[in-house]
Amino acid sequence: MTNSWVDIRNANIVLSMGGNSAEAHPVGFRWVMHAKERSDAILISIDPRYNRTTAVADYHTWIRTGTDIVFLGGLISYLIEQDRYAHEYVRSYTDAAHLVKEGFGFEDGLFTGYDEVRHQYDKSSWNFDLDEQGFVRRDETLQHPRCVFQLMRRHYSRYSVEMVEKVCGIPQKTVLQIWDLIAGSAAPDKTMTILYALGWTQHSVGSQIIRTGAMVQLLLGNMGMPGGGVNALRGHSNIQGLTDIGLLSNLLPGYMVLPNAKAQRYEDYIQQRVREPLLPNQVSYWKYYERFFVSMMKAFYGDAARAENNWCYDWLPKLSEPLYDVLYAVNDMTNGKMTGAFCQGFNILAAFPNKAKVLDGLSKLKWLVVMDPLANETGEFWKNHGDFNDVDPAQIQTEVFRLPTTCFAEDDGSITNSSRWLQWHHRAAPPPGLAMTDTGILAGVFRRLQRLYQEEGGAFPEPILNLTWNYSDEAHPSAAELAQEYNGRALADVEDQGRLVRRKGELLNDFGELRADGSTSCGCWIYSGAWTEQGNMMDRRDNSDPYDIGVTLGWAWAWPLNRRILYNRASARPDGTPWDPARRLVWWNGERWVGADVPDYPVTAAPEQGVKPFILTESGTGHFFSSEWLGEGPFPEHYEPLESPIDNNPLSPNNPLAYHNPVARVFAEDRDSFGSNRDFPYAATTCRLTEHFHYWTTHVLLNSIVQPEKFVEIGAQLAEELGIAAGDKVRVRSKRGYIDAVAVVTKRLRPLTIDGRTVHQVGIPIHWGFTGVAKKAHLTNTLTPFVGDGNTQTPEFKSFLVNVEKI
Ligand SMILES: Nc1nc2c(c(=O)[nH]1)N[C@H]1C(S)=C(S)[C@@H](COP(=O)(O)OP(=O)(O)OC[C@H]3O[C@@H](n4cnc5c(=O)[nH]c(N)nc54)[C@H](O)[C@@H]3O)O[C@H]1N2
Ligand SMILES: Nc1nc2c(c(=O)[nH]1)N[C@H]1C(S)=C(S)[C@@H](COP(=O)(O)OP(=O)(O)OC[C@H]3O[C@@H](n4cnc5c(=O)[nH]c(N)nc54)[C@H](O)[C@@H]3O)O[C@H]1N2
Ligand SMILES: [Mo]
Repeated sequence: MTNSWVDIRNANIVLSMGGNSAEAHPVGFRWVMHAKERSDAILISIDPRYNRTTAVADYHTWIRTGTDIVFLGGLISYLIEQDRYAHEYVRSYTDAAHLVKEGFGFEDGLFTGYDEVRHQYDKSSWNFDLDEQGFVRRDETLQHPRCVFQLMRRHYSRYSVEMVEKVCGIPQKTVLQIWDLIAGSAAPDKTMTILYALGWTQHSVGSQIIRTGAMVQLLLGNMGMPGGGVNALRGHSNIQGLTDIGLLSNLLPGYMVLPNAKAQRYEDYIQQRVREPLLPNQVSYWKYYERFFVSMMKAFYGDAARAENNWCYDWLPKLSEPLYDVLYAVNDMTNGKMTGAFCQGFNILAAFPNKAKVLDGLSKLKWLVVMDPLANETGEFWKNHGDFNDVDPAQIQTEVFRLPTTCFAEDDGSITNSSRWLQWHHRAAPPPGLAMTDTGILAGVFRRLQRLYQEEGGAFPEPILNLTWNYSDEAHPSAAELAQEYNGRALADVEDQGRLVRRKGELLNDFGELRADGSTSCGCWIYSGAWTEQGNMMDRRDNSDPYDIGVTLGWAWAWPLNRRILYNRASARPDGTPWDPARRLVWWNGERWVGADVPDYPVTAAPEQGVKPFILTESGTGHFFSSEWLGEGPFPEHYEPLESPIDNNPLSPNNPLAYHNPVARVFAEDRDSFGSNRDFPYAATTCRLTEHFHYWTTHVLLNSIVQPEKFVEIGAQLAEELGIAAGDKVRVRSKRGYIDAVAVVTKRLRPLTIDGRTVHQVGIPIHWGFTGVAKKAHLTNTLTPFVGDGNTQTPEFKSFLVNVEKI
């Protein structure tokens, strides 16, 4: 989230699109209800299904799955053409005035630089036009044909209201009514928040859908504002912590990135990452990358990391294709390229797409370790569960080890929520039976590995032998010690312009104290400040809110620097006064930036200095034009899901290369695993229920009583066509397999008219499997396709094709 759960109460409009927070985030959803109660906020729900959030919404529309870019792209065009965007904000705080280099173009669904063979772009033409000093050229009038504003305007002129109706299936009148409402939040004293989750992420174009949402918010001047922002409602209680601490296969802690094969030398890596300002007087905060990186290497390797050996840079793996995300890993398993695997808190058989493929992969491993408090489907993949898991154990040679772990309530630690708050929790009960904490198990594995390297040597032992392990109980590092390690410490006295800021041995106060000379260590720079010399900041429980704006700086601790709303300098005008006096967050008092929140800005930079508010980007501006980060192009473009109910992409109907996302993750092995809309005519999507948490609450009797059995949602009209009555058993089939379930026949799903044809959608809850106490069922992911977003590799769980029959 750029903002926070509590901050939702400040919104005038809540756009719930690509998420169903009343169902999947019922506790956080109270803030939406507060917004409605406090200020008559309008809730808009846009979803393929009329869902529990829709039930309390003021406006609602059905949308075809996987088409949100068309709706949002059309909105961008509407805001520009109707002149209903936040002029001063856009001109001063965004890249709208930046000029793009000559040579950049877009034609027939593709940007310049596409390589058909490698399914990748050469991005060199997607760049800004720089002057002799290396600064970006701008046209403050926004008239230059190559300025971002005009390029964006031209790009989205194709996204007319007629096109939105044709692709998304939303009547033009409804589209215009919702756009008109949303445009109201361009006023300085009105804000809209966007709440999204998997209905946006789990598509082959997921990252680009989210970017389109961010562009809308920039145009409306809603970024940095209380009640604004782009807010990802995260899933598992600590999944925000997982990405923060760098547990994705291409990341290092604090969103630093693992080196790539082109950066074999330390100097090249640092040069790639350090960003110098693209406009005069700008901050470009990543210019401090080396401080974060060196301090992390000191946390990893202690005294072994020295300037002479480039802080052990050579010990880090260098990423090359293929990458090592989970899609690749499973694909490698099926090709017999993997010997063993650890599934820690990951029920991969149930949670990953194309169950048959995952099953094949697991069956080819020599060994599998499952670290889990429950006996889940993954640990039992080799057992025959009748039609629900029809395997012959005699044919499977994989040796499976189950290591029972504790649950969160049986250990201390911090949990980072969607608001970026790190909240400390205390152990409530001792571990049952033989269960051990995850840290204890991993420490045991590490120490045994290290001993083997010590005794037997082996290839490349240094990174294992030199890893720092200074915990008071080496067999079980405590949560407190680990937290202090990610917060960071001074390894020598730290000075700033001759003034002592931190004494050797002390915990750091924040990442401003980090140094690139080896005198500080810090496991995760954005978490620096969580546990300081003042104590455990995450354990604070003062909920006072002095400005009555939902900002409680004494409650827990938020990264970065305890800041609650990112980019909050943008909540004030260029002259430093708040856009909306009733929604004051930070402001210039004549000497410094002050206010309810921790300013996201150099606190003594006077407004006249012209430092722009998005201090992490090189030009200090929010970006409409993304020159390098995403694989598909600098402006989001609509592509059809890999399995689409229509035969071409209505935005570029004559170019087969632009039918689907041209850089989606598709493996050659899976080419034959996708179905066509002739055999599988219905668009399916998957979803959650409040009463179950994935596959684990089917181990709990009460949950299994309130939602006892697998079902699918079928629209009343489709049910009538197929002769299906409520409660009938149906079989839902995709190219990859079938599941059986009870039919819930409902008016909450409606047929849509898409490009002249009728498209029915089917909703399939993800819950239920073949372990636990609930009624056994086929896994939903028997049906889903093995294809991922081109940037994040997130599988396309939310748009695929099925057929339905009564059994
Ligand atoms: N009770 C409960 N709560 C949970 C979970 C749980 O299992 N049970 N899981 C947690 C986890 S890990 C996560 S990630 C979150 C997920 O939270 P959500 O993403 O909110 O949950 P979903 O039900 O998967 O999907 C949300 C909605 O997206 C819609 N949708 C599908 N495709 C599209 C599309 O193309 N466009 C639009 N606009 N909408 C679409 C679906 O119809 C659905 O209503 O929930 C968390 N909370
Ligand atoms: N079709 C479809 N598939 C989906 C989705 C969808 O919307 N549609 N959503 C996707 C999403 S967003 C997610 S997050 C995944 C969820 O997929 P998973 O994360 O694999 O599913 P869970 O069942 O939440 O958790 C996995 C295991 O963690 C165990 N566990 C709980 N606490 C602990 C602990 O403290 N330590 C350890 N070691 N284990 C623990 C649980 O017992 C459980 O067996 O599913 C994905 N799959
Ligand atoms: Mo999730």
